[in-house]
Amino acid sequence: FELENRLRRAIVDNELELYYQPKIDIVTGDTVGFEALLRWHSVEHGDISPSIFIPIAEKSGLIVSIGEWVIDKACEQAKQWLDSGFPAHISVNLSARQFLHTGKPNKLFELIEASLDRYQLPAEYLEVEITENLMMHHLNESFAILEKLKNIGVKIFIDDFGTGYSSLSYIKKFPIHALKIDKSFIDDLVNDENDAAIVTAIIAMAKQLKLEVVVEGVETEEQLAFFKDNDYEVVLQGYYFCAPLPANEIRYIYE
Ligand code: G
Ligand code: G
Ligand code: MN
Ligand code: NA
Repeated sequence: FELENRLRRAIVDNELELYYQPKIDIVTGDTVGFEALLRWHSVEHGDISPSIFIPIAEKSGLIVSIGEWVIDKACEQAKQWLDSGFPAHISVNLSARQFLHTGKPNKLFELIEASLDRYQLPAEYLEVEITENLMMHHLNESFAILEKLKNIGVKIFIDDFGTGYSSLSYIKKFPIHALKIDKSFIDDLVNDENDAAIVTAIIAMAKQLKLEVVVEGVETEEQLAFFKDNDYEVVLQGYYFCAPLPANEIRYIYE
């Protein structure tokens, strides 16, 4: 409860910050976008990991206002980078709670549209990451909103792909742009034949469905070599390339 109360004040107290982690095209070596990842610098408690405070935010419902702040901040940042000659796609993570506005089914869509509008950001620069579980359990709430987002040009990524409950028929029905293969399949990829087989199968399936693939949690040269040696045309994300960094450090790297 103590943490929840501090978190409640984190936005007004200016304790939240977005970090950005690059996504790299394996073919060109170019950075094709960034994932926005929330950080909480609590004056009281020091830095608190999102794996601790995101679940608190989700249970308490605070994720709705925090998520709104994340979307707005990401749009502001993308616009600022775009205007300074640095066109960068930014993806934000969405929680199920953000889709559930009883009586106001389009609230999330309206928030996103308002932020795009506020900064005059072309929608293609904003991307959203959702999990399989969200698709499955909040089918009615999420489907309509995702359709509308897709129609205005916001791309949809399935996060942590392969770890949730999902049915492949949803992958086909939902307006999805890309699958993000979960890090748990990448950790042992080089030694574990089953992981290698699963990753290979996901890439083959995505290709047939004309979906892009993002690989999460690439930490070593050997993991990178797996994708290069097999000529897999994927986008890569992980500490091997870059950890999530504050916006000013990202700009510094790319200048
Ligand atoms: O950034 P990583 O360091 O530790 O994030 C841990 C978890 O928190 C991940 O599952 C990530 O998706 C989630 N997360 C990070 N930022 C956000 C955010 O802005 N919104 C939501 N809903 N989840 C986030
Ligand atoms: O659940 P989601 O995929 O949104 O969360 C991404 C999480 O993975 C964040 O916590 C981010 O900081 C973390 N992350 C990104 N790259 C790596 C990596 O190469 N290794 C590890 N261990 N974590 C990573
Ligand atoms: Mn993510
Ligand atoms: Na993930």
